[in-house]
Amino acid sequence: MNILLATSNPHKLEEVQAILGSRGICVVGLTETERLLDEPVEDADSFSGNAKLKAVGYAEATGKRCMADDSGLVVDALGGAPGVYSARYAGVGDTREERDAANNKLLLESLAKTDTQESTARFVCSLCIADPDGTVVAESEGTFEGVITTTPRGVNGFGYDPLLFLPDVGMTSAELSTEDKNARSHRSVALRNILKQL
Ligand code: ITT
Repeated sequence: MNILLATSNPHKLEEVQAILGSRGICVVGLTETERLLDEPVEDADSFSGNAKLKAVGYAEATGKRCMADDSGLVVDALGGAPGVYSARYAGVGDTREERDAANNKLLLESLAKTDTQESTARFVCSLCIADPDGTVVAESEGTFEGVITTTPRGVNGFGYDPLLFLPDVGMTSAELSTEDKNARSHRSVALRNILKQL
């Protein structure tokens, strides 16, 4: 089976390739030309709504069956923020790395303004596969539970990984090996669920 993952985020592509590659599924990213297409506007109020917008938008634009991933971090003490705004939470930074660093800084500053000692949080990943005629072929969601650490730790992964502490292993998501993150992450749960539907 071949799957086209329509994303501008190379980290997502790497993780999906690693998770599905071990199951014998070949995952490809957008071609050079397809990456220049206008990205669908993510204006839904849910991860699943945005995943559908991206899957349908890219499938229609490329003429190919596409899978899209919409994901982010939901922090309970912040009323669910940054949630669907995870990628653009701080709204500054020219590069993905700069945006990630600014997002993490703002999240810790926002949490420090609350009285919370320990905030439960989770990564959420919604996946959607759509055909070029706009038909949704499959949808799924996965979560990855932890608590927000006040001291970012770890260099693996991307985005908010250094902030999500996993009490059962005493490490943040960014301290997990790639294999360990991929074995339990929101993305791997969502991928397992969507595979069952194909
Ligand atoms: P596409 O929309 O092109 O797929 P994107 O990076 O803009 O790429 P999203 O809109 O889904 O993707 O935003 C996801 C944000 O949530 C991303 O910027 C990360 O900061 C964060 N995120 C998602 N999955 C994560 C993970 O596994 N570890 C850490 N942070 C993650």
